[in-house]
Amino acid sequence: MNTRGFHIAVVGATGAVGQQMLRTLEERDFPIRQLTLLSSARSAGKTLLYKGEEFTVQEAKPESFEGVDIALFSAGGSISKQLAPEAVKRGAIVVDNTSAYRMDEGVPLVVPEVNKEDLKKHNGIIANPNCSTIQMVAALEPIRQSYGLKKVIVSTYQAVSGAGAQAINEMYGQTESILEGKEVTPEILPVGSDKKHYQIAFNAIPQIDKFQDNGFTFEEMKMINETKKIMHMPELSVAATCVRLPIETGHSESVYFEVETQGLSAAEIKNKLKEAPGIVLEDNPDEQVYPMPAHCVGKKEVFVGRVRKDLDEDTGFHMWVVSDNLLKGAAWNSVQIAETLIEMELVKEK
Ligand code: NAP
Ligand code: 3JM
Repeated sequence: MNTRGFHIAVVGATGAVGQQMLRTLEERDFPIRQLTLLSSARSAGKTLLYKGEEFTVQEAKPESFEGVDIALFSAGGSISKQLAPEAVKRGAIVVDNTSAYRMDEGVPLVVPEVNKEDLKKHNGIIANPNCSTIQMVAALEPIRQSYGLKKVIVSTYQAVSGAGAQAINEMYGQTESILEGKEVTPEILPVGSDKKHYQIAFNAIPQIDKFQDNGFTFEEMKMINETKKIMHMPELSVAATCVRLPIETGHSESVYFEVETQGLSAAEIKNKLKEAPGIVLEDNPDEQVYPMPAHCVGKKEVFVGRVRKDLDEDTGFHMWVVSDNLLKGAAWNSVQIAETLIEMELVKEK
């Protein structure tokens, strides 16, 4: 540990996102003076490695945040509701990975490539958007900046790691059972707390999070509402269909969008994506080059391919957007927010 730098707390450190958070902090050589790892009572006492050093996980309590500069939360919405205000009360800046505060006024919802200026307006809590929203807005923003944006229709192909460590285990367990010809008893997916559970192995489940009264799921509503907030475009027309697939990591999205500008070619859209921060264009049909989840695991960028102009609508285009949901979709975007806070001098060492 350094003698200078920040006191960082990771809430949910033992989880699928928390583990990636630790790896990302390590890889970025984040300036850390003190590291506090928090979980529920279940994992308290476990040790986790950071830069080869062992850290003991503690049960998250209000007092855990004394002296903390930045708290990275990924332990579920109810924990954030309970403990984020306690962290802020003690002088920490919270970067929250849950949906608890995303749509609250006064809480910036940030993808640094898109709206880092919003960080200036924070009141202690900064929200990290939903994984599916992050990769989509990162790809749409360079197009919006040059050509405007009118409409977005997205269908997602989401990995099980987005539903946590237990969902990953459920997918592998079911796969093994089915290959051995045994019965499976789904318990977690699509949503642990919902009435019914369905097999994820060798399946596609068109439900992520719970259904709302309007027929959309909460995941779909997150994509719709968060996109409008991040882009400062309440008038943008957005629709989403979110589907879970038996892929461990890497969310894919088929995105149809309409721009304001008439007469554009797919090449012009691709040129904007090529120059955009955090985006890698992988688009060469002649050589069968396009992004896939198996190729994006462990990478921080958002990969875009299959860019093509709609055959009927002059302002309409299609693209395929893939990213590691635990990195740009969660841990990396959060650490990037923390790095941006330092760069913009919005956080100081205590
Ligand atoms: P996970 O693998 O199930 O991990 C959950 C983590 O939360 C574990 O570290 C767990 O600790 C901890 N936890 C559970 N109950 C707690 C409590 N009462 N007090 C303190 N810690 C508690 O889930 P995950 O996939 O890492 O996701 C965690 C959360 O991050 C999600 O619920 C979601 O809100 C958010 N998330 C956001 C995105 C995004 O798109 N930005 C993506 C995925 C997840 P134990 O080891 O003690 O159980
Ligand atoms: C991704 O238990 C919970 O509250 C977590 C539900 C959840 C969320 C969420 O709503 O915070 C699971 C997976 C997310 C998310 O990023 O929106």
